[in-house]
Amino acid sequence: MPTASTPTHCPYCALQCGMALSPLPTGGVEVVERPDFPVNRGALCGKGRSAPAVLSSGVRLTTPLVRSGGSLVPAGWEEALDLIAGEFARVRAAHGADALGVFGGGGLTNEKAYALGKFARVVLGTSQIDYNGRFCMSSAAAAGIKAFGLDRGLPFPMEDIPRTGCVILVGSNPAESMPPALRFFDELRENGGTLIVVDPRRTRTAEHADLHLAPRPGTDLALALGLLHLIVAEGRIDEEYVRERTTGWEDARAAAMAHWPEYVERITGVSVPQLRQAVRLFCEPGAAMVLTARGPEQQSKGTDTVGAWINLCLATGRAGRPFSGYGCLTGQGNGQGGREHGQKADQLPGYRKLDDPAARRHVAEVWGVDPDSLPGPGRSAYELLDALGSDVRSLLLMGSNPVVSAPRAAHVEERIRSLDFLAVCDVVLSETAALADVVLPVTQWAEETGTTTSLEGRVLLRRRALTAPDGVRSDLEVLHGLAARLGVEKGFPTDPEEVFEELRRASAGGIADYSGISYRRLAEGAGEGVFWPCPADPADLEDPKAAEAGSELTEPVDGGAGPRDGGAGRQDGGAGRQERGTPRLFLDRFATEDGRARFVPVSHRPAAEEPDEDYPVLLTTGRVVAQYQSGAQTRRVDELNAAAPGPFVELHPRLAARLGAAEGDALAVVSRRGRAVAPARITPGIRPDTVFMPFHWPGEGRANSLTNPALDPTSRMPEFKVCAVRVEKAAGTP
Ligand SMILES: Nc1nc2c(c(=O)[nH]1)N[C@H]1C(S)=C(S)[C@@H](COP(=O)(O)OP(=O)(O)OC[C@H]3O[C@@H](n4cnc5c(=O)[nH]c(N)nc54)[C@H](O)[C@@H]3O)O[C@H]1N2
Ligand SMILES: Nc1nc2c(c(=O)[nH]1)N[C@H]1C(S)=C(S)[C@@H](COP(=O)(O)OP(=O)(O)OC[C@H]3O[C@@H](n4cnc5c(=O)[nH]c(N)nc54)[C@H](O)[C@@H]3O)O[C@H]1N2
Ligand code: SF4
Ligand SMILES: [Mo]
Repeated sequence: MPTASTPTHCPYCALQCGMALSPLPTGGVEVVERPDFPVNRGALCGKGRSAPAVLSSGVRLTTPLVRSGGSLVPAGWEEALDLIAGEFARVRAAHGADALGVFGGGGLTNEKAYALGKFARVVLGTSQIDYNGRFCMSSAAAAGIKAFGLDRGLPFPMEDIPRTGCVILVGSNPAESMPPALRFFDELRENGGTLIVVDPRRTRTAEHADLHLAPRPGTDLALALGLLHLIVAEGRIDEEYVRERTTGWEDARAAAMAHWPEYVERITGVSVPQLRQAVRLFCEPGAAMVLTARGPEQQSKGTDTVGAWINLCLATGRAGRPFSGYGCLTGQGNGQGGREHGQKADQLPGYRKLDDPAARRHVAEVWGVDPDSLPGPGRSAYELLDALGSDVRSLLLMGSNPVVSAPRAAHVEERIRSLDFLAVCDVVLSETAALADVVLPVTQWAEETGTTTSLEGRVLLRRRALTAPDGVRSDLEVLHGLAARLGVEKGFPTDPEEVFEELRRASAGGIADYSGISYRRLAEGAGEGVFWPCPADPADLEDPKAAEAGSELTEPVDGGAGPRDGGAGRQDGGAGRQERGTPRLFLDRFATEDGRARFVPVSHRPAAEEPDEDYPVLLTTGRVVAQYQSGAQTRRVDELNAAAPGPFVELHPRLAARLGAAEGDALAVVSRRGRAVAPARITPGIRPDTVFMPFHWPGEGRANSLTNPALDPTSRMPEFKVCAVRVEKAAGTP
């Protein structure tokens, strides 16, 4: 193992902060700053700084567990793998391949996500695979594909943010979710630009804004339409841009004109003068951006909502121009790459579509199988979880903890319990792993090498810096072992670089083309990474020696091969393969067939569940800085628990007074799905009609006991961000 410090990236969020891991004399590693990585320049949040603690914690899994007499008991690897393969074979024989399900995660490296998708289609032959990214950025992805023909969270690097004029940050709270990224917004303002934050709560991010709009949860679509209405009425449309670079304006315009400012004020609670001020700031001459995150996206109309914000950019000529555009701040460590390489229900590697015959032929050839043997598209994440125990009898889960993180979690938990068989690969015994029949302890992050793709579309290399505990294997080894037992001896290598070489070929010519990226290239310089698309010279890929050669990470990179225009709207390229791939998209053309961006005509519609007499308050959910997602990892770290010990219900003093509740009093929050109890946290920063709960905890305070699984018709995203609840004082203290 390395004796010097190893440059790598954080295991948690999509910012993928650069850091280095330095060996400790006592064993293990400590995190040291790496100021040379341009995105975070050394800055880290507490989760990143404390990440090694999870790997050495006492609750780390180090042996397979098998259910016996109702409890999980230690077992050997051969026994555990035999058991899983045997159960999968039995269920398949009895009920067909689609009775087998696979659930993945956006935290898995590109190599793991790719291998998992291939495993489902080639080894199990099932269509029933999806992943937690469906709960994350799927609405923004769907809207981006509609409008631009391509979904890469940010079509520009974060470093462009301080160089634009105005940013509207919609339902994004980087102060909690990506603290080192706040600097880009502060620099924007230092440079004379303005920041508008749209959030029902006055978050710590909103404190940094020039203007804070606090709409009612679930009304962002109306808000964006109202702003577009004013932009038209005030004659601020960029007519030439609309003519030259877009299609569909007339219909989108007509839809927006039906949303009068006064009508929008009634729906959203944002006053007409505030709407006008936002338009004035956004329409200052020069560049501007709209960035969305989970606030507007995790709604049953998330796709239309993001579409409406994109329309705003297009109408004002703010997309595909320098320092302008729409972007989605993706969430998980590999949230971007995890959605490109085939763990999504309808997808093949390279962001190809499973129902596209040409895509099937290409990928089947790389996989050495008959295209007709590949199953078709399967169910989305919530629909898959909802089908457990009925259509889907047996599940392999890798990289998610749905008992805590899925909507209507009590129901999902009940579905999971009703499975014939559940196998979970994890680092710790998550709440979902605790329900499994077999748990496999796997390596993670610093214990293995692999690539991730950050929210900027920047492909990065994480390097092994630690020896994994005895008894632990990698997810790739698990898939290799299961494939062999199910009769597929080849095609599931355990070396991540070998998997990446195959991923390159499978992605070649696709939208997310990684074929010009290699481990060697990623290890160059300060490891700034390479932005996709990055097509290779076809000769490069056909040379079997080049493909098979394991790289020494210290070796210099091979010379730049000529580019091939993948037609994916690249623009930074042109002459010669770019050293960093394609940092900026769409400057010449969008990735649609005609190169034009498409307006979408959208209209306001209410949330799936509006407040009524029985459930008069709106619930929204989200994050706090010291915990990550379902908390499976961060709830094991003392310093993070000290900072964020448990769930809470954030509410306005007026609502608290009506309930007769004081700070810290136990509050019961009740929805049509269930009940959760947590202490009151009273703040004037939240709308009086809304309560907020973080979703990081299981048990009594589980926010997802309450949330509504109503799905967006296009993206199949659940409505995590708005449902109707009743709030009452609960007996005792939680
Ligand atoms: N500390 C921490 N950081 C994380 C994560 C974590 O779990 N913990 N997870 C990572 C992942 S996977 C993700 S997806 C990102 C998410 O990052 P964010 O999207 O920034 O996080 P959230 O807290 O889910 O939601 C952002 C804001 O949306 C607001 N909001 C709620 N309802 C609405 C609404 O109807 N409209 C609008 N406009 N806003 C609304 C909330 O008040 C919240 O402040 O964070 C990543 N980073
Ligand atoms: N109410 C509400 N619910 C939400 C959200 C919300 O805003 N509100 N946000 C949603 C969003 S955006 C997301 S992304 C989801 C996330 O929610 P989850 O999908 O539950 O995400 P994690 O908690 O990160 O779970 C990852 C699991 O994989 C394990 N793990 C980590 N690395 C590896 C690895 O390399 N291999 C394997 N096999 N396991 C690994 C971890 O220990 C952990 O148990 O939650 C969603 N749920
Ligand atoms: S902001 Fe995200 S990537 Fe950076 S240290 Fe924190 S969790 Fe890790
Ligand atoms: Mo996410």
